[in-house]
Amino acid sequence: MGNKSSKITTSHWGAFNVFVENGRIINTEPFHADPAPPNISQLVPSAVHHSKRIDQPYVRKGWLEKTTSTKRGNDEYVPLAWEDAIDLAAKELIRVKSNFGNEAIFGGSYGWASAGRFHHSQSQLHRFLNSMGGYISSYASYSTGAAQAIIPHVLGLNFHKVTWGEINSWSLIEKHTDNLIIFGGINPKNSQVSMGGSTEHDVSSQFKKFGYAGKKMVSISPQKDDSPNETRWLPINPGTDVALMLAIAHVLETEELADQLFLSKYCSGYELFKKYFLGRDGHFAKTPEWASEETGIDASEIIKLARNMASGRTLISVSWSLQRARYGEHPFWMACVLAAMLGQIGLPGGGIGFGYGAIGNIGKTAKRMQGPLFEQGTNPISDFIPVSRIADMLLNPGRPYNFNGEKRIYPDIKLVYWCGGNPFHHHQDLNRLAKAWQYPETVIVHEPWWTATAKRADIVLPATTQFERSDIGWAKGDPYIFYMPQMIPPVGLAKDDYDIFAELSKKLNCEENFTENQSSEEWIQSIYDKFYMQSKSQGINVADLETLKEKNFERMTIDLDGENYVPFKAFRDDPLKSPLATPTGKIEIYSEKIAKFNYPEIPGHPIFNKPLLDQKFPLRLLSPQPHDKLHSQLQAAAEDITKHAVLVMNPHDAGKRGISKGDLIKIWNSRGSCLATLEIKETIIPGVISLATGAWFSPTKEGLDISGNPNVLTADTGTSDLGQGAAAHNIEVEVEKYQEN
Ligand SMILES: Nc1nc2c(c(=O)[nH]1)N[C@H]1C(S)=C(S)[C@@H](COP(=O)(O)OP(=O)(O)OC[C@H]3O[C@@H](n4cnc5c(=O)[nH]c(N)nc54)[C@H](O)[C@@H]3O)O[C@H]1N2
Ligand SMILES: Nc1nc2c(c(=O)[nH]1)N[C@H]1C(S)=C(S)[C@@H](COP(=O)(O)OP(=O)(O)OC[C@H]3O[C@@H](n4cnc5c(=O)[nH]c(N)nc54)[C@H](O)[C@@H]3O)O[C@H]1N2
Ligand SMILES: [Mo]
Repeated sequence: MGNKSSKITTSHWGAFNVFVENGRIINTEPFHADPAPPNISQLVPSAVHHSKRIDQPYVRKGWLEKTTSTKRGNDEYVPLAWEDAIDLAAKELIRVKSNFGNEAIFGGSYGWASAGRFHHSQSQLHRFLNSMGGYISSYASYSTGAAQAIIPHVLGLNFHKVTWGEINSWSLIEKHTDNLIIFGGINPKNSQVSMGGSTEHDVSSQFKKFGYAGKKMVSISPQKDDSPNETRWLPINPGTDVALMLAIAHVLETEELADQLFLSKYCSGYELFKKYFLGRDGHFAKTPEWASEETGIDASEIIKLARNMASGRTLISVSWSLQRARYGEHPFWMACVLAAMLGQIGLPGGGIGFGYGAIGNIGKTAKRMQGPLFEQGTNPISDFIPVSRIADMLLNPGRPYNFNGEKRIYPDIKLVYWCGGNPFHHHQDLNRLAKAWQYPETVIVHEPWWTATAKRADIVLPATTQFERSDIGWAKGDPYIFYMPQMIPPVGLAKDDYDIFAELSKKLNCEENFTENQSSEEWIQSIYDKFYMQSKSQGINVADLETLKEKNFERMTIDLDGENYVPFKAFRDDPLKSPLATPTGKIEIYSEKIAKFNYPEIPGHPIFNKPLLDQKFPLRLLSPQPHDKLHSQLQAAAEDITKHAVLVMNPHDAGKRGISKGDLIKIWNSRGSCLATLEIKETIIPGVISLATGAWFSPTKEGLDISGNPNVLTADTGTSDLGQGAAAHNIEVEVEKYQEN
């Protein structure tokens, strides 16, 4: 680390150049090979050296003094020396373990943390907790909770296998697809991000090619800018996609456009399901006229769309956002049914695809190799919660709940350990979480910054950022491998998560298990060596670590054998020889298994459940991902630029309320309220507003969140008893101009 230097690193939003002078990051510049470099990196210099970095370990005063007069979120912090902090945390872990057992420790610790294969916060924490006897874990993700539950029932495959494996590549789409029907958008804004990084951001350029090729592309979404301009926008009311899909099914069936041969050979339960949408089960028919009322789309448009979909090769793309809402299982199930009715599953460029654009590397064709991995060990405790049931769990120890056909019991948690996530940013109904958060006896958090979560911990341990340590960068589907060199010394007294856990493990007598007597450098060498050998055995030539360190990064020469891979082809070619792993071996349009769960909101086939919203609040709130950030990361710097989040609203709704661009707006409902700055756009439909995630929850004494975090408004309901996923989108709210007193 000389006086002045520049090196390349990678991140969840891709690679960039980092310029350092006298031990400080002074600037960042785009990576030369990235055609659309995200602006997110611009926040790095200010955020890394920000006064909101946690400068040393702290303990919450009320916790130390064992009083209940102060609460988490409303207390002072006492600075500690590292030695004392480690001692305190270790003693507390030992106390909880011996009094209540490891099943009283919650280590789910959801969150994206930073890129880097060794200093991966989740793996670090999980390995540490495993080495001390285990923990209650969390299952699935906030991203795709409902999808991960429903898709295996319908397609017999793990959802990640569908997303990363059984999916048409961009180049297959370019070659074969005539109609790209997009539900919820394919947004280059979201494709900036990928777990571990997407290095060449090229979703926009794919759409340019599709546009030149004259593909018919329809983007069905409440917001026009959810898809590139080459698409035709078909505005829809949020939460009503299933109504549209059912009406399309109605047209396909009644106009004899459905592929009956495919439906009988490859699917089970179509005849039963048909009765539902044709209205032969005692209910009404799901006609285009009916769907028009729900969706806001003209019946004639729906008929035209259905006919289009039945002509030529059609790919249905569904964004993850559709299932991040109440009853989110249904649009994913119903989209599979529609694709089955078109009969093109298993043909190149046809069928169904989930999550294009949501994550930059989806649809890319780099060989699916195993990346460098820091092993987490095994957890002797099998109990878990669906990830977004955290507040439910804390509020209801011992209470039964349903999940995907199981009757489960919430564990009784005494200690919560979080490392690499920000639940007071990401969880729905933050005021409810704030109540639930008072229940455990102890909360330990590792964080670089004073986030809303760090401010609600009992023991706060300052963690380094990725710039303060070395690592290996690699991401699924990406052809690059990076050596991420340490750029600057740790800021303040921050330590690497690994070093914190190594110290704790000494006190807990599990040091050997956790560290295997290796330093960080030795771990990086050994996990890289394993990756190197594995890649070699697959015929992929990668540099050895010494060479990679010198080169900083390498674009691996990996064959693009994913490019022409046709999803579900083996099943289509011979459904008896290659059946799906569903009970019938076929695509389950009707699932007897799900029917037997007896969940009213999700019977044996997809249905339209009208969103149950409090009509007192006339606007519908969407809370998508921010275009200029990764979740709540680097928010210390973002807050300095814009104190409040930005609320997007149609001119019609703004006019009705007499509010204008730039006004400070209060958004509220029965669960909470927050502030945001108004932006007015024609690209969002009337009646719907959009407030991106990412703000650091900062409630006033009266409970008004001044940061503009949409999760003070969202509902903590779970998608359904099947998936129990996060249900963030489509929430009832009202707004008004904020009058400061
Ligand atoms: N309303 C609404 N809410 C949502 C969503 C939505 O669509 N709408 N989306 C949901 C989804 S899909 C997601 S994925 C979540 C995202 O939610 P999170 O993953 O919790 O969000 P991040 O801001 O990425 O949190 C990561 C935290 O790790 C910290 N960190 C970074 N590097 C390190 C490190 O090396 N060590 C440690 N100890 N900490 C580190 C960062 O400072 C940050 O505070 O939000 C969910 N919440
Ligand atoms: N820049 C940036 N990119 C990111 C992230 C980030 O923080 N920043 N986070 C990443 C993560 S963790 C994830 S999980 C993905 C999420 O990827 P997605 O789940 O696809 O993204 P969202 O941003 O939640 O929503 C996309 C759009 O869906 C539309 N939508 C909402 N509800 C409905 C509906 O009922 N029907 C229809 N048709 N459309 C609807 C909204 O207009 C919204 O803008 O994004 C990833 N990409
Ligand atoms: Mo996510």
